[in-house]
Amino acid sequence: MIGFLIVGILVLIGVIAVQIGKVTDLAGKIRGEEEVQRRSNDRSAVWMVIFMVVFLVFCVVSAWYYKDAMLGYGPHISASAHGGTLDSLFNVTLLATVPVFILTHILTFWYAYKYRDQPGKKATFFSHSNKLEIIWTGIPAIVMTILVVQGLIAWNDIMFDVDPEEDYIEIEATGSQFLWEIRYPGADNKLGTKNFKLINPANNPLGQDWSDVKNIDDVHVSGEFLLPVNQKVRVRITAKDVLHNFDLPHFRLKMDAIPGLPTYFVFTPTVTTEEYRNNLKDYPEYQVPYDDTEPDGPQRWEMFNYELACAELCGKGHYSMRRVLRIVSEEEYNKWLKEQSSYYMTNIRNTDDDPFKGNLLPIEAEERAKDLGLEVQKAITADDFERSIRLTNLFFDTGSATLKEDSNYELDNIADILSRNVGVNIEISGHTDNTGDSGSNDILSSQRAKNVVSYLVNKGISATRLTDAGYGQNRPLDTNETSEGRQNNRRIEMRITSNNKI
Ligand SMILES: [Cu+2]
Repeated sequence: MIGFLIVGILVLIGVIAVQIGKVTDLAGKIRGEEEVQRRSNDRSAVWMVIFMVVFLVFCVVSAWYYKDAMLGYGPHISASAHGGTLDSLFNVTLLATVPVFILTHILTFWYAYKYRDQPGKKATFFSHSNKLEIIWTGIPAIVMTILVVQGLIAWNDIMFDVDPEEDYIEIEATGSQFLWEIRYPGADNKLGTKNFKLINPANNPLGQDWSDVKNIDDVHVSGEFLLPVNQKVRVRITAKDVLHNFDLPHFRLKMDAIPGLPTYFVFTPTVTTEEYRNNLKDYPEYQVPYDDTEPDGPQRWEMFNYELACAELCGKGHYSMRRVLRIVSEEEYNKWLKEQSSYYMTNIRNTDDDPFKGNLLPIEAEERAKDLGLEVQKAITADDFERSIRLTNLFFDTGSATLKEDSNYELDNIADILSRNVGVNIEISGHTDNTGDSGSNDILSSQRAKNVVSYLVNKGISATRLTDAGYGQNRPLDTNETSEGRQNNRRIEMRITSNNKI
């Protein structure tokens, strides 16, 4: 509606201007050209002055009226440690340019008025003035130097990279058409390596190299992402297709995301989302319903969120790259981070793309050690029938009795448990499926059990506490008809034979 009004007014002004032109033409013919020209000049000169006053008043009043909506003013104080420096740079620039803006406008229009064409007045002509040249080159040069030097100092200060020894969180933002993919480093606090050749939209959107163990705990965050307040954060910024721009306006953070050339930005959030909302609460424009159709619903200040945008016009879905960033206390951040699951563990582990398929990862070994400890504790006090524990992480090559190195975690765990529970004696038994000759299966299972026992003896467990047995294919747990069943039957078991403490 307002749009129509403005267009209508503009059309009317155009029509009036054309009509005035016609009237002036006619009047010229009637009264004589010179007189008409003089009057027209006078009129234009007065209009120039009126325009200047209205224009300047409009500029100043609108700037004042909207100042609380601008970054750096009113509630929009910077939410990062470095942001204040940038805001003051803008203010210094404004301090230098606003007086010049006002003065040049006043002079331009005033001169147009004062030196309009009048009878008997003639312009003075001079070809050169050194004094003027020095003034209008020198003053801007000095002002520009001050602004640029200040800017450079601020740039060096803000763009200073982290010291590797320092305490900081590193996250990664990858721009693509049309989303930001945010990756967190997980418990090791290190982002794993990537290779663009490994990118696969189905199961490796960032091209992570799964053979790099740093990738194992890396987390891909969807929805809103969190960062702790007052903690230094280094954002690795990159892009997959075209130029994007990582923009967090409330933190005065803006950096190009360039395919093939990672950039970075280090910043420290200083205001939590909650605190920012409380700042907004005092301003009437934020005390209105967030949704007009819900007058009793939450107010605008309550719904405020920090936004990550793409500040590059990267395509028609550009707007949809918006992500919400929430700044929270350290406890809340740690709790949230614990709830996030690793991309590798959820999507890659034990698939054909997993270079560690079938091998025990340190993180899993830790879990397994804990579980095994609990199982043994249970078995020690259990009925005879339940005293057997299946050792699922002992590995041999097919047909071989030699323990693979991956088995060491499990064996060391058992040694550890036995040395802590000195009264416990155990039997280690080997079992096979029914493939092959029964006699050689007996030998193989017995040899495997013996090798486990001798590993434990080497770890300092007394041989008198350990017995070994090879049951071959005689004690199947499952059917031998399916490969899954056969796999279940090929196993090493540990049975608590006695506990002298009971
Ligand atoms: Cu973009």
